[in-house]
Amino acid sequence: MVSFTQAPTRHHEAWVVPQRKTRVRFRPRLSPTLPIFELSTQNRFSPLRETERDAVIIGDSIVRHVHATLGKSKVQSHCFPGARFSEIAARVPEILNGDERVGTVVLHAGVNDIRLRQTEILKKDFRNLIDTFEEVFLTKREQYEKLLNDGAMMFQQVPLVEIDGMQLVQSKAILNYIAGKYNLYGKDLKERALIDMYSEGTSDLMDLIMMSAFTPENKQKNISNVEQKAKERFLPVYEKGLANSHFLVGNQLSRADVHLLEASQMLQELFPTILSTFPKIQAFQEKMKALPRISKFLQPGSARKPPPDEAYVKTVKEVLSHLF
Ligand SMILES: N[C@@H](CCC(=O)N[C@@H](CS)C(=O)NCC(=O)O)C(=O)O
Repeated sequence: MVSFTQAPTRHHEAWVVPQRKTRVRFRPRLSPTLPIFELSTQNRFSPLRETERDAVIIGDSIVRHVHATLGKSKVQSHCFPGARFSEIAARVPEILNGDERVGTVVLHAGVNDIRLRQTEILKKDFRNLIDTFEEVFLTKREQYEKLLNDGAMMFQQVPLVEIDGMQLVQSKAILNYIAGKYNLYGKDLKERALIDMYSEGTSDLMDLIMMSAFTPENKQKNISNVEQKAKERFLPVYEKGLANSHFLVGNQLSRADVHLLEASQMLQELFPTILSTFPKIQAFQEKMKALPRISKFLQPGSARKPPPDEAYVKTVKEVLSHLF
Protein backbone atom coordinates (compact mmCIF):
# COMPACT_ATOMS: atom_id res chain seq x y z
CA MET A 1 0.00 0.00 0.00
CA VAL A 2 1.21 3.46 -0.75
CA SER A 3 0.19 5.94 1.89
CA PHE A 4 0.58 9.65 1.73
CA THR A 5 1.74 11.38 4.85
CA GLN A 6 0.05 14.65 5.50
CA ALA A 7 0.88 17.41 7.91
CA PRO A 8 0.16 16.56 11.53
CA THR A 9 -2.80 18.10 13.27
CA ARG A 10 -2.36 20.17 16.34
CA HIS A 11 -3.36 17.18 18.45
CA HIS A 12 -0.41 15.13 17.17
CA GLU A 13 -2.64 12.10 16.99
CA ALA A 14 -3.87 11.65 13.46
CA TRP A 15 -3.02 12.88 10.02
CA VAL A 16 -5.65 14.79 8.15
CA VAL A 17 -6.39 14.74 4.46
CA PRO A 18 -6.35 18.39 3.44
CA GLN A 19 -9.60 19.92 2.24
CA ARG A 20 -9.79 20.16 -1.52
CA LYS A 21 -11.69 22.84 -3.36
CA THR A 22 -13.08 20.28 -5.74
CA ARG A 23 -14.45 17.23 -4.07
CA VAL A 24 -13.09 14.03 -5.43
CA ARG A 25 -15.22 10.96 -5.11
CA PHE A 26 -13.97 7.49 -5.51
CA ARG A 27 -16.68 5.33 -6.98
CA PRO A 28 -15.82 1.69 -6.65
CA ARG A 29 -16.78 -0.10 -9.83
CA LEU A 30 -16.55 -3.51 -8.23
CA SER A 31 -17.97 -4.46 -4.90
CA PRO A 32 -18.24 -1.42 -2.62
CA THR A 33 -16.54 -3.44 0.10
CA LEU A 34 -13.31 -3.57 -1.93
CA PRO A 35 -11.48 -0.27 -1.52
CA ILE A 36 -9.82 0.87 -4.73
CA PHE A 37 -7.65 3.39 -3.07
CA GLU A 38 -6.56 3.25 0.49
CA LEU A 39 -5.35 6.28 2.40
CA SER A 40 -3.63 5.58 5.67
CA THR A 41 -4.46 8.11 8.33
CA GLN A 42 -2.43 6.57 11.08
CA ASN A 43 0.02 8.71 12.95
CA ARG A 44 3.31 8.17 11.18
CA PHE A 45 5.23 9.33 14.23
CA SER A 46 3.76 6.73 16.58
CA PRO A 47 6.85 4.47 16.19
CA LEU A 48 8.67 7.17 18.13
CA ARG A 49 6.66 6.24 21.17
CA GLU A 50 7.38 2.56 20.74
CA THR A 51 11.12 2.67 20.11
CA GLU A 52 13.48 1.88 22.95
CA ARG A 53 16.50 3.30 21.16
CA ASP A 54 17.20 6.78 19.81
CA ALA A 55 15.29 8.08 16.85
CA VAL A 56 16.19 10.29 13.92
CA ILE A 57 13.79 12.35 11.84
CA ILE A 58 15.02 13.36 8.38
CA GLY A 59 12.90 15.30 5.97
CA ASP A 60 11.94 18.41 4.08
CA SER A 61 10.56 21.58 5.67
CA ILE A 62 7.58 19.76 7.17
CA VAL A 63 9.78 18.27 9.90
CA ARG A 64 11.12 21.68 10.90
CA HIS A 65 8.87 22.04 13.93
CA VAL A 66 8.64 18.40 14.85
CA HIS A 67 10.04 18.08 18.33
CA ALA A 68 9.66 14.76 20.03
CA THR A 69 10.71 13.56 23.44
CA LEU A 70 11.14 9.93 24.32
CA GLY A 71 11.78 8.73 27.90
CA LYS A 72 15.53 8.12 28.08
CA SER A 73 16.09 7.99 24.33
CA LYS A 74 16.98 10.94 22.15
CA VAL A 75 15.26 12.21 19.02
CA GLN A 76 17.19 14.29 16.54
CA SER A 77 15.54 16.12 13.66
CA HIS A 78 17.34 16.98 10.43
CA CYS A 79 15.39 19.39 8.30
CA PHE A 80 16.31 20.19 4.70
CA PRO A 81 13.85 22.81 3.46
CA GLY A 82 12.99 22.36 -0.21
CA ALA A 83 14.89 19.07 -0.43
CA ARG A 84 13.81 16.54 -3.01
CA PHE A 85 13.97 12.75 -2.76
CA SER A 86 17.48 12.48 -4.11
CA GLU A 87 18.83 15.08 -1.69
CA ILE A 88 17.21 13.47 1.34
CA ALA A 89 18.28 9.98 0.27
CA ALA A 90 21.86 11.23 -0.07
CA ARG A 91 21.81 12.60 3.50
CA VAL A 92 20.55 9.43 5.17
CA PRO A 93 23.83 7.43 5.25
CA GLU A 94 25.93 10.35 6.46
CA ILE A 95 23.42 11.17 9.23
CA LEU A 96 23.04 7.59 10.45
CA ASN A 97 26.72 6.79 9.92
CA GLY A 98 26.42 3.34 11.49
CA ASP A 99 25.21 4.79 14.79
CA GLU A 100 23.96 1.74 16.69
CA ARG A 101 21.99 3.83 19.16
CA VAL A 102 19.49 4.69 16.46
CA GLY A 103 16.52 2.32 16.47
CA THR A 104 13.97 4.28 14.42
CA VAL A 105 14.34 6.48 11.39
CA VAL A 106 11.43 8.63 10.21
CA LEU A 107 11.76 9.97 6.69
CA HIS A 108 9.59 12.63 5.10
CA ALA A 109 10.18 13.33 1.42
CA GLY A 110 8.37 13.75 -1.85
CA VAL A 111 6.44 16.99 -1.36
CA ASN A 112 8.96 18.89 -3.44
CA ASP A 113 8.99 16.32 -6.22
CA ILE A 114 5.28 15.84 -6.79
CA ARG A 115 4.77 18.60 -9.34
CA LEU A 116 8.00 17.82 -11.19
CA ARG A 117 7.86 14.07 -11.66
CA GLN A 118 5.70 11.42 -13.25
CA THR A 119 3.97 9.08 -10.82
CA GLU A 120 5.88 6.01 -12.00
CA ILE A 121 9.18 7.78 -11.37
CA LEU A 122 7.95 8.98 -8.00
CA LYS A 123 6.99 5.44 -7.04
CA LYS A 124 10.50 4.28 -7.90
CA ASP A 125 11.99 7.13 -5.87
CA PHE A 126 9.84 6.20 -2.88
CA ARG A 127 11.03 2.63 -3.10
CA ASN A 128 14.67 3.73 -3.49
CA LEU A 129 14.43 5.94 -0.45
CA ILE A 130 12.88 3.24 1.71
CA ASP A 131 15.41 0.68 0.48
CA THR A 132 18.35 2.83 1.53
CA PHE A 133 20.46 0.49 3.59
CA GLU A 134 22.33 1.22 6.74
CA GLU A 135 25.81 -0.21 6.97
CA VAL A 136 27.47 -0.94 10.28
CA PHE A 137 31.19 -1.63 10.30
CA LEU A 138 32.56 -3.63 13.19
CA THR A 139 35.36 -1.60 14.69
CA LYS A 140 35.49 -3.13 18.17
CA ARG A 141 35.79 -6.71 19.33
CA GLU A 142 32.76 -6.18 21.61
CA GLN A 143 30.51 -5.58 18.60
CA TYR A 144 31.51 -8.94 17.15
CA GLU A 145 31.02 -10.63 20.51
CA LYS A 146 27.59 -9.08 20.90
CA LEU A 147 26.52 -10.50 17.54
CA LEU A 148 27.91 -13.87 18.63
CA ASN A 149 26.01 -13.75 21.92
CA ASP A 150 22.83 -12.68 20.15
CA GLY A 151 23.15 -15.74 17.91
CA ALA A 152 22.84 -13.48 14.87
CA MET A 153 25.60 -15.11 12.78
CA MET A 154 24.83 -18.68 11.75
CA PHE A 155 28.51 -19.64 11.31
CA GLN A 156 29.96 -17.02 13.64
CA GLN A 157 31.07 -15.03 10.61
CA VAL A 158 30.30 -11.72 8.99
CA PRO A 159 29.00 -10.40 6.63
CA LEU A 160 25.53 -10.37 8.10
CA VAL A 161 22.62 -8.67 6.37
CA GLU A 162 19.31 -8.06 8.09
CA ILE A 163 16.69 -7.91 5.39
CA ASP A 164 13.00 -8.74 5.10
CA GLY A 165 12.93 -10.12 8.64
CA MET A 166 15.88 -12.48 8.04
CA GLN A 167 19.44 -12.53 9.27
CA LEU A 168 21.32 -13.56 6.14
CA VAL A 169 24.92 -14.77 6.23
CA GLN A 170 27.29 -16.20 3.61
CA SER A 171 28.21 -13.67 0.92
CA LYS A 172 26.88 -15.76 -1.95
CA ALA A 173 23.53 -16.36 -0.26
CA ILE A 174 23.28 -12.62 0.46
CA LEU A 175 24.14 -11.62 -3.09
CA ASN A 176 21.79 -14.20 -4.58
CA TYR A 177 18.90 -13.06 -2.42
CA ILE A 178 19.38 -9.37 -3.22
CA ALA A 179 19.91 -10.12 -6.92
CA GLY A 180 16.74 -12.25 -7.01
CA LYS A 181 14.74 -9.62 -5.15
CA TYR A 182 15.79 -6.77 -7.47
CA ASN A 183 15.64 -8.68 -10.75
CA LEU A 184 19.42 -8.79 -11.20
CA TYR A 185 19.67 -12.55 -11.55
CA GLY A 186 18.94 -13.34 -15.21
CA LYS A 187 15.80 -14.54 -16.88
CA ASP A 188 16.32 -18.30 -16.64
CA LEU A 189 18.53 -20.99 -15.11
CA LYS A 190 21.12 -20.82 -17.88
CA GLU A 191 21.56 -17.09 -17.48
CA ARG A 192 21.85 -17.61 -13.73
CA ALA A 193 24.61 -20.16 -14.21
CA LEU A 194 26.53 -17.70 -16.39
CA ILE A 195 25.98 -14.88 -13.92
CA ASP A 196 27.30 -17.14 -11.14
CA MET A 197 30.37 -18.02 -13.22
CA TYR A 198 31.22 -14.36 -13.83
CA SER A 199 30.50 -13.39 -10.22
CA GLU A 200 32.55 -16.20 -8.71
CA GLY A 201 35.48 -15.28 -10.96
CA THR A 202 35.11 -11.65 -9.96
CA SER A 203 35.04 -12.66 -6.27
CA ASP A 204 38.31 -14.54 -6.78
CA LEU A 205 39.85 -11.41 -8.25
CA MET A 206 38.55 -9.21 -5.42
CA ASP A 207 39.84 -11.70 -2.84
CA LEU A 208 43.32 -11.44 -4.41
CA ILE A 209 43.16 -7.66 -4.05
CA MET A 210 41.92 -7.81 -0.44
CA MET A 211 44.42 -10.44 0.64
CA SER A 212 47.38 -8.46 -0.66
CA ALA A 213 46.61 -5.88 2.06
CA PHE A 214 46.95 -8.58 4.74
CA THR A 215 50.42 -9.75 3.74
CA PRO A 216 52.63 -6.65 4.01
CA GLU A 217 55.77 -8.79 4.08
CA ASN A 218 55.14 -9.87 0.47
CA LYS A 219 53.28 -6.77 -0.57
CA GLN A 220 55.14 -6.03 -3.81
CA LYS A 221 55.08 -9.63 -4.94
CA ASN A 222 51.36 -9.95 -4.23
CA ILE A 223 50.52 -6.69 -5.97
CA SER A 224 52.44 -7.80 -9.07
CA ASN A 225 50.56 -11.09 -8.95
CA VAL A 226 47.22 -9.24 -8.83
CA GLU A 227 48.21 -7.09 -11.81
CA GLN A 228 49.38 -10.01 -13.89
CA LYS A 229 46.33 -12.18 -13.16
CA ALA A 230 43.99 -9.26 -13.77
CA LYS A 231 45.52 -8.54 -17.17
CA GLU A 232 45.98 -12.10 -18.34
CA ARG A 233 43.21 -14.06 -16.72
CA PHE A 234 40.29 -11.87 -15.68
CA LEU A 235 40.01 -8.68 -17.77
CA PRO A 236 40.19 -10.50 -21.15
CA VAL A 237 37.17 -12.57 -20.09
CA TYR A 238 35.06 -9.49 -19.37
CA GLU A 239 36.29 -7.70 -22.51
CA LYS A 240 35.12 -10.66 -24.56
CA GLY A 241 31.82 -10.91 -22.66
CA LEU A 242 31.11 -7.24 -23.45
CA ALA A 243 32.18 -7.45 -27.12
CA ASN A 244 28.63 -7.41 -28.46
CA SER A 245 26.51 -6.33 -25.53
CA HIS A 246 26.19 -3.67 -22.89
CA PHE A 247 25.77 -6.41 -20.28
CA LEU A 248 27.81 -9.46 -19.38
CA VAL A 249 24.80 -11.78 -19.47
CA GLY A 250 21.68 -11.55 -21.64
CA ASN A 251 20.18 -8.22 -22.48
CA GLN A 252 19.64 -6.84 -19.00
CA LEU A 253 21.63 -5.64 -16.02
CA SER A 254 22.63 -8.39 -13.63
CA ARG A 255 24.64 -8.73 -10.46
CA ALA A 256 27.59 -9.87 -12.58
CA ASP A 257 27.71 -6.33 -14.06
CA VAL A 258 27.54 -4.64 -10.65
CA HIS A 259 30.27 -6.94 -9.38
CA LEU A 260 32.48 -6.18 -12.39
CA LEU A 261 32.06 -2.44 -11.95
CA GLU A 262 33.27 -2.66 -8.37
CA ALA A 263 36.18 -4.99 -9.17
CA SER A 264 37.33 -2.90 -12.14
CA GLN A 265 37.29 0.22 -9.97
CA MET A 266 39.28 -1.54 -7.26
CA LEU A 267 41.83 -2.50 -9.90
CA GLN A 268 42.08 1.09 -11.16
CA GLU A 269 42.69 2.29 -7.62
CA LEU A 270 45.78 0.07 -7.57
CA PHE A 271 46.81 0.39 -11.23
CA PRO A 272 45.35 3.59 -12.72
CA THR A 273 46.03 2.68 -16.38
CA ILE A 274 45.14 -0.99 -16.23
CA LEU A 275 42.05 -0.63 -18.42
CA SER A 276 43.83 1.20 -21.24
CA THR A 277 43.89 -1.92 -23.40
CA PHE A 278 40.33 -2.92 -22.51
CA PRO A 279 38.08 -0.43 -24.33
CA LYS A 280 34.87 -2.40 -23.88
CA ILE A 281 35.30 -2.48 -20.12
CA GLN A 282 35.98 1.26 -20.11
CA ALA A 283 32.79 1.96 -22.08
CA PHE A 284 30.89 -0.42 -19.79
CA GLN A 285 32.15 1.46 -16.73
CA GLU A 286 30.92 4.78 -18.10
CA LYS A 287 27.43 3.40 -18.81
CA MET A 288 27.22 1.77 -15.41
CA LYS A 289 28.34 4.91 -13.60
CA ALA A 290 25.58 6.88 -15.32
CA LEU A 291 22.84 4.71 -13.75
CA PRO A 292 21.18 6.89 -11.08
CA ARG A 293 21.57 4.55 -8.09
CA ILE A 294 25.15 3.76 -9.00
CA SER A 295 26.02 7.36 -9.67
CA LYS A 296 24.67 8.20 -6.20
CA PHE A 297 26.66 5.39 -4.63
CA LEU A 298 29.86 6.71 -6.19
CA GLN A 299 29.47 10.25 -4.85
CA PRO A 300 32.06 11.30 -2.28
CA GLY A 301 30.85 10.52 1.23
CA SER A 302 28.80 7.51 0.11
CA ALA A 303 28.93 4.03 1.60
CA ARG A 304 31.52 2.82 -0.94
CA LYS A 305 34.56 1.52 0.87
CA PRO A 306 38.03 2.98 0.32
CA PRO A 307 40.86 0.59 -0.62
CA PRO A 308 42.02 -1.52 2.34
CA ASP A 309 44.90 0.19 4.14
CA GLU A 310 46.94 -0.45 7.27
CA ALA A 311 44.28 1.02 9.56
CA TYR A 312 41.67 -1.29 8.04
CA VAL A 313 43.90 -4.33 8.53
CA LYS A 314 44.55 -3.32 12.14
CA THR A 315 40.80 -3.01 12.81
CA VAL A 316 40.06 -6.42 11.25
CA LYS A 317 42.80 -7.98 13.35
CA GLU A 318 41.35 -6.46 16.50
CA VAL A 319 37.72 -7.40 15.77
CA LEU A 320 38.59 -10.95 14.67
CA SER A 321 41.46 -11.34 17.14
CA HIS A 322 40.77 -15.10 17.50
CA LEU A 323 42.00 -15.57 13.90
CA PHE A 324 45.30 -13.74 14.09
N1 LIG B 1 31.98 -18.15 3.34
C1 LIG B 1 31.79 -16.98 4.13
C2 LIG B 1 33.11 -16.56 4.71
C3 LIG B 1 32.93 -15.39 5.64
C4 LIG B 1 34.19 -15.06 6.44
O1 LIG B 1 35.24 -15.69 6.29
N2 LIG B 1 34.08 -14.04 7.29
C5 LIG B 1 35.17 -13.64 8.13
C6 LIG B 1 35.36 -12.14 8.00
S1 LIG B 1 35.68 -11.66 6.37
C7 LIG B 1 34.77 -13.94 9.57
O2 LIG B 1 33.77 -13.45 10.06
N3 LIG B 1 35.57 -14.76 10.25
C8 LIG B 1 35.34 -15.09 11.62
C9 LIG B 1 35.61 -16.54 11.87
O3 LIG B 1 35.72 -17.32 10.91
O4 LIG B 1 35.67 -16.91 13.05
C10 LIG B 1 31.18 -15.86 3.27
O5 LIG B 1 31.42 -15.84 2.08
O6 LIG B 1 30.43 -15.04 3.80
